[in-house]
Amino acid sequence: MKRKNVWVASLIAPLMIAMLLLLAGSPSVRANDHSSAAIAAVKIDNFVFGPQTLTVPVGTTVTWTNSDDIPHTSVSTEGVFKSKVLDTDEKFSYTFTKAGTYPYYCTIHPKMTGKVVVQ
Ligand SMILES: [Cu+2]
Repeated sequence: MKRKNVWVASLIAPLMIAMLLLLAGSPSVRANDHSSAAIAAVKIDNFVFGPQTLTVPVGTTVTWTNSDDIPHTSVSTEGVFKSKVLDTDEKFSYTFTKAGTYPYYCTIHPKMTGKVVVQ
């Protein structure tokens, strides 16, 4: 009997440790989601950045996704960020760490413009 209990304990102890680690880990993951890990998306489709003006809090990572069937870019007018040429379904992300207005355009089709307002 005693020997069996030891065997069970040796099996349970690592499980308990794993569960404690999981429990300890989850609050920090949640805290990150609420503090600095804000995300926002711009969809490129039919030669349009949507939404054309995106307003986000400081610290937000904005991801542009090219949903069009031709290549586009997302390039800051003031040189703050610059994507490579995005083929269909390719993405580009930039994290805005300072408040301000960030106009951008597509270098292949300069009439395509948008802006990100960070506040
Ligand atoms: Cu374009």
